[in-house]
Amino acid sequence: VRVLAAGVLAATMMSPGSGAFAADEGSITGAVKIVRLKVASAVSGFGDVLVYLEDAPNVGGLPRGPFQMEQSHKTFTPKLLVVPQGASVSFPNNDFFGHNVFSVTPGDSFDLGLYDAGMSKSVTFEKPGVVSIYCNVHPQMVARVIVVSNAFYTHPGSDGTFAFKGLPPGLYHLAVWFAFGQALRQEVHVEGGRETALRIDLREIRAPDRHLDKVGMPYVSYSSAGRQRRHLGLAKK
Ligand SMILES: [Cu+2]
Repeated sequence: VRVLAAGVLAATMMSPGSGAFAADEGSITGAVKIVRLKVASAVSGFGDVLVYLEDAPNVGGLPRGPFQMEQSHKTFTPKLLVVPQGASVSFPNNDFFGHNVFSVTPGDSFDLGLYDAGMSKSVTFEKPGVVSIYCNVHPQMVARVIVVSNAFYTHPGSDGTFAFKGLPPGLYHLAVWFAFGQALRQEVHVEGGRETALRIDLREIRAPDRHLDKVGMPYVSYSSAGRQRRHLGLAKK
């Protein structure tokens, strides 16, 4: 919806006085279908999907900071944060014990180290794309920062459809992020005065958030006694 508005705004700016799109602009529409697991599906809806154009023009409309991803109750909040390229995101720890936020996503990797309740550290995201955010203490803590270079991104509506309007003709790369399955990326040709319609099928997979720790090793089970004492800060006592 946000993207639709940005597209309409762009088209309006380029053809003042006209409610319609300029004849030399085109659009992309799509219908997303989610194929859920038959047992124990974790999908809550199309909020678990983000569709975006990697290389559309930046005509404004990008979100403004401050941006924040909080750690509380061993969870990141929000679990999905969309930020413009070059944005800084703070990671406050609002739990009663330490977390070690990190990412190994190429181009946007970082390691904030272990820090305690009430502290916050910031990260600047330079490379567009999906950045996986983890905690080196708690494997169940998973979030994503999606770094965008333009405002052509959206969650599909409740019926699974989306639209990007007011696009200059050309070749674009449409990316689809899905919290419970593989990301997709495809080329889309946009022609002036025409609508390019897409169908996108997403398949839910089991254990999509399995990952390694910050040095590439499997996590020691969270419930193991030593690890638990360490993260609660009891080991020092
Ligand atoms: Cu943690």
